[in-house]
Amino acid sequence: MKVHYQIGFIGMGVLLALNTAHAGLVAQYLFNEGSGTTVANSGSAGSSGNLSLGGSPAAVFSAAGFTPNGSGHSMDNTASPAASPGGYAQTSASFDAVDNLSRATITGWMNVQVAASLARLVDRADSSVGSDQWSLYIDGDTSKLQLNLGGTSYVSNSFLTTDQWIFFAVVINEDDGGNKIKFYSGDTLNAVTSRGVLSSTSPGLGDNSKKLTIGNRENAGRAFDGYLWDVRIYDEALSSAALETVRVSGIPEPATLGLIFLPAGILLSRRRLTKQ
Ligand SMILES: [Ca+2]
Ligand SMILES: [Ca+2]
Repeated sequence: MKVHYQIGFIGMGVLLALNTAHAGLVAQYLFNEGSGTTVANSGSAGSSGNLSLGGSPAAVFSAAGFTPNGSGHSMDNTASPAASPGGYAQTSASFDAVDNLSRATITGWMNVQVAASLARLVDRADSSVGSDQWSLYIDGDTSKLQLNLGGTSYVSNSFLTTDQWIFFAVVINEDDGGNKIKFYSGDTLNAVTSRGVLSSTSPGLGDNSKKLTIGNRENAGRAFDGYLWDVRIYDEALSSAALETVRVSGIPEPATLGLIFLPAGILLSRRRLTKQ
């Protein structure tokens, strides 16, 4: 029994570490509803961050299982023509929970079907990104992402491919000297890796009056043609290690997950043993 309690304590430590990684999670969209048009926000901003699927042609929930880990649903915006008027998931009003952040992190999984310049992924902006507005979209070089903060562009290194689940992240940290904008990517098999570190004079995510829009912009003119899943916005600058934890939480269990959660795995094994 003594061994059982000690291993249980280690398991709780792992759970606490996971909770710490989620501090500052303002918005999170898993798209797991699977029917209807409401996408719940499981982040700290709560229902004010809920999204509605809409547009013409409208975004819908994917078929069951079309996600990086093979369970639940994703946002399916493939009916839309790339970077043209089409579908979106959008808040009903200005999403002020992410106003004025000098530190922020945007993460998500994308499965690009048609890569097109200016197709918007995560956005609080007009057609042209005005002062204090911001948008994350596919760059003119469609193997790259571009973060536009108030009209100034920051471009990642190449990493986009089509018809594959890719984990993407951009970290904004006004206080980090010459490293204020950092891009990362990974996929279901490969760990998070840097895709560019840029200096900037940006003040971060501005205070504006735009809705939060996933897979398009507020006026729906630049659709992302593909699938999106587990899109998150944090009000803090996540480390690459924390981003890797986010990536791992979205993939099937085998290899990597088994190693990282070894203590928890032992705990489960012990419990099974004691039940027999
Ligand atoms: Ca399409
Ligand atoms: Ca505002």
